[in-house]
Amino acid sequence: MTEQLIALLREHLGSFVSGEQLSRELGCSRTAVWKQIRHLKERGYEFESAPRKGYRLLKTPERLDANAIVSKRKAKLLGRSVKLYDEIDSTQNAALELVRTGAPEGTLVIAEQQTSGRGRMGRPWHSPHGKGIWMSLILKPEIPLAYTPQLTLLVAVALSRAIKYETGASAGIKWPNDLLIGGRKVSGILLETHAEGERLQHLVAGVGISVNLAQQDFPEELHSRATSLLIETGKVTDREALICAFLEQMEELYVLYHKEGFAPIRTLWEALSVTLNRPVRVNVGSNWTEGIAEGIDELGALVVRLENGERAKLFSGEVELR
Ligand code: BT5
Repeated sequence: MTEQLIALLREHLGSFVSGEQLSRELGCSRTAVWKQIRHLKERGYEFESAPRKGYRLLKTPERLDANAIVSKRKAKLLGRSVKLYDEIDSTQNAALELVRTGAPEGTLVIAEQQTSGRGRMGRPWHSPHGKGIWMSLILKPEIPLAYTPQLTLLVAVALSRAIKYETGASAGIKWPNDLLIGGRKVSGILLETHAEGERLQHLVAGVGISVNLAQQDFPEELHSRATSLLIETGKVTDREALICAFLEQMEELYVLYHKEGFAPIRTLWEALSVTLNRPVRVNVGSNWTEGIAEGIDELGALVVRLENGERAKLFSGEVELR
């Protein structure tokens, strides 16, 4: 019914349509119409309402268009097929299902909204409608499973570069999977893999970018920890252009990685890192210890010199900047 209501209001764009007419044409009560209007407002639609005249649609939110992304992108392999959902539990689930049924490398799943977007270790990822980029990219690199952390770093570099290119904002990489602006998180990466033995079969790279969220679009508990490109730059970013820039950067680095291995990616990562040479608190096993983040090893693990002088290698886990 929401889609029908949008279609009806669009037909009368700029002029009022009465609640009575809407309820008649949609075959529902006026209360149901009012509830739908409220739902649309939450999704970024703007209306003028006036007693006896009804509703007038003023503004529709920017919507992503899968075909436009496929044709606008300069990347050849990545994003050659794009599946767009208006609302889904998680783009990771959709991509994992697609890859199980044979979807090729480069397939991209995007959603305007996720109802159960996830981060690592079951943490929720806040994904409101129409404001962010919530996407999952299918990759099938022929590498050993142990090299997977390298790809998290590669995705982080591609993201940081795409954000810079598209918005001018500098997003630093906090090992392993966060992009921060001014110490707050603007983007997160989640890699989910499937391996047979020691060989990686496929990988789904989930990327969340808080693009056009205003402060009030975040739940209270995220206000001190999360930010968006809108909050940081004061400008609305074209989400399609940012997705295309990400695919382009990602493809460039992916090709480089296949040709020359991890070394050049590591150098690029180091230049964008906000973790290196910093005092950190790290979660080793089940204990938190303090140390200095010294570098990245050849597998993508973070090397930390602990207070007792020992070196610890972290392949995943939590790092806090002190
Ligand atoms: C991540 O986990 O950073 C990985 C996030 C991956 C999300 C994408 S969206 C598309 C794809 N489909 C999915 O279902 N997931 C992927 P982690 O390091 O565990 O960080 C989670 C933490 O980030 C939360 O506990 C919050 O503190 C913070 N956070 C949640 N939503 C956020 C948002 N929209 N913007 C910034 N920070 C957020």
